[in-house]
Amino acid sequence: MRGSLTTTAPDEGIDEGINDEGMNGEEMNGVGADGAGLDGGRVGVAAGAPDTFAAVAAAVRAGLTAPQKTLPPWLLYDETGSALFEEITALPEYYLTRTERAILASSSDEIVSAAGLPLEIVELGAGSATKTSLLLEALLARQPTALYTPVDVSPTALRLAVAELRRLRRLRVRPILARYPDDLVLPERTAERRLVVFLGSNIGNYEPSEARALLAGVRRRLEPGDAFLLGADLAKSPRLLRPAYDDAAGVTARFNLNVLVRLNRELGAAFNLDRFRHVVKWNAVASRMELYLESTVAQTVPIPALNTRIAFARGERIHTESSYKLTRTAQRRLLVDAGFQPEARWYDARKWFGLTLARVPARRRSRLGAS
Ligand code: AVI
Repeated sequence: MRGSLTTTAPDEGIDEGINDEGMNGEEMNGVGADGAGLDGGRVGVAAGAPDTFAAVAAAVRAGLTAPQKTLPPWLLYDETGSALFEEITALPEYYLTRTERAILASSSDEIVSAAGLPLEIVELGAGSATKTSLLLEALLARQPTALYTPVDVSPTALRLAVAELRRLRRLRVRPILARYPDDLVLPERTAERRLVVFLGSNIGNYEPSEARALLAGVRRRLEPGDAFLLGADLAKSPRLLRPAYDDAAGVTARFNLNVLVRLNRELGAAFNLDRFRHVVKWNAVASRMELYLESTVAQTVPIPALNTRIAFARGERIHTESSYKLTRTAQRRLLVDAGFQPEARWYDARKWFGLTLARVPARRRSRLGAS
């Protein structure tokens, strides 16, 4: 989620090459504040744009006037929200990031080999690419040079990724600012095979129908023989899940409440943060953690930019995020439904988190075409 729907304030763009000399930086592009400007046009793709006022206004109006009040999860990721999410990933209770990193630390060589060399890597929702650097190091141990295409809707995230990878001198980095998969046009490939990676259990923040559509969109952009690596949290006891989304230090609570700060800033709303509290719920039927903001009093909140006032009953909740926890079978089904063939999986020792490598199968010849 962090990558796919992250939004940042428009900023100066990615204008920094990775290295001045050597491989790294050759394909570096600059991405303008609106996501459209490219440095000399060297890299031909940049389609995404930060969330516009109109998009935020429309989403908030629709969500807060629905019978079950909701706000779309992408609203959580403004600059502050993204920074708070980084803090979450280091919390003792939030096992996801460190577990996935441990799997990558022990299995990256196997993963890139299984994907099939030579390889180039495209990452959706790359964020700062800290975990992916493990895959890239493994790849560079097996081939002399490599191309990495981080795709993110956040220029800040892409800049962090570029900085993180500066030390890998035989790596070319070609960041793409885009909303994926909708706006994603992949440039010409440079290796025989592409491996698209989607890590961090970001898939879990999509509703099942959205997740299927997203994976099918990725699949359509790939060729037979290409590979896809999905990192996803696995279904487990709510005793383990609940603290991960309601940590003792209150970082997740601040992350969740920050969406109201954003609405105050961007829509002139008058949410009083002392009158809402962070609530998490395990929904066993849907197999998902749910995050809410609960109104602790009966109140009416003006939102001037929408020319409206939203009434809350005491105890009424806004649903702000879901985090699906799929079983291994459900993860497999998701990939198969999108047209991938799962081939291999890697887990941590406790089987809390899984990385699944899936392949785009060879095209079946039509009966007419077959000779
Ligand atoms: C980004 N995503 C995978 C996180 C998750 O675990 O669902 C978002 C998050 N929300 C609260 N804590 C973490």
